[in-house]
Amino acid sequence: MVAQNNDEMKALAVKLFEINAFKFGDFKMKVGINSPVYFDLRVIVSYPDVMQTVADLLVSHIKEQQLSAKHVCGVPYTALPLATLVSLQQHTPMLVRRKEAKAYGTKKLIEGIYHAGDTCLIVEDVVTSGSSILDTVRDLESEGIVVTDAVVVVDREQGGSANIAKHGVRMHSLFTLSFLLNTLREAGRIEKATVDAVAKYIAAVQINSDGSFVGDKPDVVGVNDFVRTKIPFESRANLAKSAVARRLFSLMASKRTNLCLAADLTKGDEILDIADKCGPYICLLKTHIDIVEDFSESFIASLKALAARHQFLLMEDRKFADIGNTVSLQYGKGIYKISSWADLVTAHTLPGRSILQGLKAALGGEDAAGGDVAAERGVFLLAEMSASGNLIDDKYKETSNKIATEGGDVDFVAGVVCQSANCFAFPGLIQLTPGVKIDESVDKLGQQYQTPEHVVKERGADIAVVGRGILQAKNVAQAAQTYRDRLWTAYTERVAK
Ligand code: S5P
Repeated sequence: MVAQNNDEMKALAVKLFEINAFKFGDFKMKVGINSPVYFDLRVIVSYPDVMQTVADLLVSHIKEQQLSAKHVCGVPYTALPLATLVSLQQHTPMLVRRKEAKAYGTKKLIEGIYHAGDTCLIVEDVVTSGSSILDTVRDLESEGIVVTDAVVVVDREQGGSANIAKHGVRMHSLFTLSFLLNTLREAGRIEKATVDAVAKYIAAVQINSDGSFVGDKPDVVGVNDFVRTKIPFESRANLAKSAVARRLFSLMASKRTNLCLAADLTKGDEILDIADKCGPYICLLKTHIDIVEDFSESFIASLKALAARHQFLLMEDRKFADIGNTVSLQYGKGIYKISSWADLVTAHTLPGRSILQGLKAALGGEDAAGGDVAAERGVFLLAEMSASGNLIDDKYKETSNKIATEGGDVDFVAGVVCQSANCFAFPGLIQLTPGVKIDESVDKLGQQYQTPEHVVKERGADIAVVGRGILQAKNVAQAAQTYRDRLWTAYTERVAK
């Protein structure tokens, strides 16, 4: 990599992270061991400027390394558009490898005009074991085409380079995983703990080209230190895509509380009174604003003042569930103008991704201080419910996780409301778990309660929601303090384990 490209490379590394072309978490991989880092360069087709930069850098890399070949061929499918751009910029004819031979006609595996003895440069996006490159090389070679070099965007440094070298193909990568990690660390985008966890994983998990492990199956103890529930809140703040989630994680860490009070009371004064008494012990106060009988703008002003004084955020548990246009109106308009005061809201994933777009549509523009309103707001998506007999199944949970972690609106998702640790893995999201009471029990209307320790340690709750456990206590402040202490201790024991 030449010096003048170095800044451009670093800027591109950060950009790729921002568009989720790679992320950190706990991801299932083909090889049977979870990985703390995941690449998906398919997303770059949605960002033409990023695509252009990647192609430009690939072309300069090819020139620097003096990789002259008669053809260029992308490994299907992600690298095909990149190979096209390289071909156009260099005026090098392209070859296209089919993944399956056509069932009719020519049955050709390689499309394009070539002759036996021609040389061809491979273009690939991400290399783990190198097996995809070798599949393409094999098909080219069966046509008599000579392959000596492959240019790739990211080398995960897990043995791919050595594996393809054994077949006489040299790998030239734009980025190594180490470079990406160091660049993001330098840019303050990830914690040292993340860099260490990924480095440990890479060192332990080296893969042969047939997908088997080099040596024994790696000892996974330590490799998956990266699981969400083991990382302290202050580190997770740096991984969050949502600005409100970052604020909430930091607030939880500095105020040492993971208690959310469900202020399910019907009079404004009662809510203000309990907010004042419990304020020192909570990170979040959750409302159901439509049960308040004497709602007024001054009530909201007083609630916001208490939130500022005691340092907690406000969540309106509206559980939006309609089409985009309707939720946009419900969020921004009507008597409650929820978007004007609630830092966070809850929403069902039932309508699909459009729920996020609908909510975001209500936010556009700047706040009174000239700040970006959308950046100060976030949503918690419901992936499970505590009500007995609810209709949510595994498929629904899985899709909810996808909505929370993939696509262009992930910066708006602060967390997930759910009941179990396996709902999502991404450590930048916050798990909010209701149904918490010191005495495990049920109410008469289907609510099911678990203890503070159980929800934090066994069910993966980052924040526990407590309503009647505090509201019905004789001394609400003392009850809030007890819940705070037990929840916080359970959390510190969880991360230390
Ligand atoms: O699955 C859920 C989701 C939510 S947000 N189960 C819940 O109980 N909630 C909310 O948490 C519910 O609307 C209520 O505001 C709070 C639990 O209150 P509690 O009095 O039962 O602790």
